[in-house]
Amino acid sequence: QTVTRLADYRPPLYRLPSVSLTFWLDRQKTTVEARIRLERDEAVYRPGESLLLHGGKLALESLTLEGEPLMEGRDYRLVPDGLELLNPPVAGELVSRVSIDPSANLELEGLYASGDMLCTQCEAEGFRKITYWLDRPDLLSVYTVKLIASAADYPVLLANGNCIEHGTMPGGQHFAVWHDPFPKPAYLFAVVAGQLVKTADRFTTRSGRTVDLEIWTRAADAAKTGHAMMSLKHSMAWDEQVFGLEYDLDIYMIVAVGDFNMGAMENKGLNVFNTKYVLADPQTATDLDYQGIEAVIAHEYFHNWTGNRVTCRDWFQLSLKEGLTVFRDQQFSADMNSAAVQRIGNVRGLRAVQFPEDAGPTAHPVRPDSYVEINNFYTATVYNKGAEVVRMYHTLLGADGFRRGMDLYFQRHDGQAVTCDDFRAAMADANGVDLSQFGRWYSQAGTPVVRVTDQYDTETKTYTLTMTQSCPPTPGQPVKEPFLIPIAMGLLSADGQTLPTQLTGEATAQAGTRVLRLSDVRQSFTFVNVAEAPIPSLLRGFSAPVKLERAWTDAELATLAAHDSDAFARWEAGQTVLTRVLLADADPASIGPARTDLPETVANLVAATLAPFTGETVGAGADPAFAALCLALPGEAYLAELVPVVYPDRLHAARNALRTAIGRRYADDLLKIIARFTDTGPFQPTAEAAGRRALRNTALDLLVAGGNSAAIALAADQAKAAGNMTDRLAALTALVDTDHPERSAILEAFQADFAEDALVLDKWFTVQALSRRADTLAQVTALLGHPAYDAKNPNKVRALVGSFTTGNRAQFHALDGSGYGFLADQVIATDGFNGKLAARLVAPLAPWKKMDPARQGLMRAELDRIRKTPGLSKDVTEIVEKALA
Ligand code: BAL
Ligand code: ZN
Repeated sequence: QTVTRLADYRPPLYRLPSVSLTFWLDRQKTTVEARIRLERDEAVYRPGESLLLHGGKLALESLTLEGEPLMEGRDYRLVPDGLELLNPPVAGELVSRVSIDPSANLELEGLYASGDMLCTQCEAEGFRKITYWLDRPDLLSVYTVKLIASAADYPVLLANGNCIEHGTMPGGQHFAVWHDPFPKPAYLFAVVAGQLVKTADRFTTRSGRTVDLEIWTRAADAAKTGHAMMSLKHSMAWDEQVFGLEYDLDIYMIVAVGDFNMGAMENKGLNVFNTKYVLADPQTATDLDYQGIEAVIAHEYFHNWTGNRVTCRDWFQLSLKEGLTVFRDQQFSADMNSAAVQRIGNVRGLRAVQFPEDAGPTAHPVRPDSYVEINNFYTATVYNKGAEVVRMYHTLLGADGFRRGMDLYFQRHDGQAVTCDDFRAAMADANGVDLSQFGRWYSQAGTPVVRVTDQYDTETKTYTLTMTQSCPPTPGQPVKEPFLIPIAMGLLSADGQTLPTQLTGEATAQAGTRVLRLSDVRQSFTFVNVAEAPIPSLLRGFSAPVKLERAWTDAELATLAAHDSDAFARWEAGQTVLTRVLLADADPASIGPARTDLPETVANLVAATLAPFTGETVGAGADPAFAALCLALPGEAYLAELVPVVYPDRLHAARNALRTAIGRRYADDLLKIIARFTDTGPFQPTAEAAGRRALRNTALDLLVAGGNSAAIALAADQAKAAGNMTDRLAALTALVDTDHPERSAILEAFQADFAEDALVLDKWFTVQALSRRADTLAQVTALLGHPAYDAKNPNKVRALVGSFTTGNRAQFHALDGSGYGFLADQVIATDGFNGKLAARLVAPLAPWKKMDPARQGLMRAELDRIRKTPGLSKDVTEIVEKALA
């Protein structure tokens, strides 16, 4: 396998300042002509070097330089990676003509067909499947694109930038010419052609320019674009207000596509989106879908500055744009909704996916230093840990300091392709601080562990926190240097009052949260004038992506959960209570029947969470969304991170038993909550209304888990007839775990009601894949043959196969190895046509070394079987080899 290394970076040998592309679009045979201006960079070029233009799966039809045909063998040669110009000129115009078959492109990278439309995906290296090109992010060019196609088949022709000409042609053809004035890397190139309709709106920027906003969909979907459009306008306004960033073209287009490898793509002026992140109405989309649309629309819009105007020098710097843009979309969502609820959701996601990745065989730094297939690095580490790294600048420098850093970053680098170090330098220089140690967050993999001990001296009224940090070894990195870790914290009295904090040497005390900077392996912080032995509240807001350990007493956790001024810390204290019980129950040393009682620590926590919602009126300040999060037990993936050897069935059983015990003991209160929060008016996709639905459906889930017959009957009714998809799906999710006599009929009716709606059918597949019933794998296997299932469609594969293997841990890890065999079969089949999708599917097999001995052997055997499959893609090969190393 060819390994690409960060240390080998060289700037491009040539500049390609402009290109004119002409597409004769056709489903089976599209012809692409590229007129490329070549200019050699003499500072980089070494005499005698050839020039490799990247290319893949292209049929070359002609090639000329300055109008002269080039001869194969003498002037160029075709190599596996593309086309090598053997005697490249100092400058000149190169014209190539190639043909491609979009209908055969099931990898969905480059130009491909989705339904009856044609569209592109070029990030990271898809442009080379459209034409020969120096396909690297640090090569910025101005593009002019002419699209020619059948007017009947492809009435809409879109590309980046502004449409400067369009018209009809003989033979039923028509054309459009698009020009993008902003130099861009090829990965931001996009073309779309098809029978599409637009929903149009406008946005006036703060400097008074009018921007046309267009969302393009199939005609049947046009009515479902309202939330996406509103989210786009909110994003545009927010980026102006918070970062002073204004949109730069006169038109912003979004196209919804049913076959898409990822969520969406930020192509300049022409975003291409998975339909999942555009289309919503109350009958077909859940609150989670509404929130996802708002976040992804914002994310892609924010890329226009953090990604497009300033892009990455090389793909190792991917987090420069992705970590920063995820941070920006998280801040936006926090401002649009409840900040605490958003933050908890982000941390839950990080712990469920990124922590395991950071502890497993594919662990890599936020800025990796080598790859075989760059698509394998669009990971939770690069995206979500990358966002945590950006958040730490914000925490260390404050909102104003962060803004100063962003301003300097754009001042220095607008129009450039730069590195994570350039971003860090802008943050440091704008604030006059040294952030050199902070660079380790980019270069070292693994989740640091911070262990805390403390001591209160009643004589001197001093309180000392001692912290030690360590980071476990990760592949290729046996030893780690200490990180700079911001620890946001405060102190509480035994009765939950906030205590002021004054470090030794400080003249006055501070109220509220303060940030300690842990930079050494071991460091102490001494507070003076502390009136009583305090309870430390540490890592407020999850101020760093670390595991923090301290031996809190049950009483301290109860106080923090009830009184901490920081909502995240309140939630975290409750989760610690729950986690302790679950880990003790799942401990392989504790043999015995599943618990039926409820420990008092958990009972107190649940009672305190429910109390504000069960009286005559809802308690002042009580937030149903927050309460729902407090009642959600820690996930099995996160629990697995906390034990040395994973027995997935034990974790699952412990979690189920606790759900059941809560559902039984608090049945009366939970039923009251259901009655209180039953929606009567029209559906509102607001954070408040979503919070009420979340709490109500959490109550329903716990009651059904507790076997409450009234709740099970209610779930059946709600699954049949709820007026919105949030409630309907929540009920169906609870019901599919049961042996309710109408279970099958309700599932069938649901499928029939939404037979024409691909996104709802995805939910229908998922809900069955997640069932706790023992026959789920058999059901999933049968569903592979359902007429609505399409193994070539990534959304369907993720909905059915991905949901089972990542979301149904107990059954995926069944001791007979059936889940592993099922996944290996699916990986091998999928890899035959879409290596990118297959490489993502295989991930649950990778952490086999963490499992109990019986499962280790079974998982390893399936990884071996995959590895030995002839013709395996480099995408899957890279993951499997790392897993087996
Ligand atoms: N750049 C790939 C899709 C996204 O992160 O926005
Ligand atoms: Zn992104």
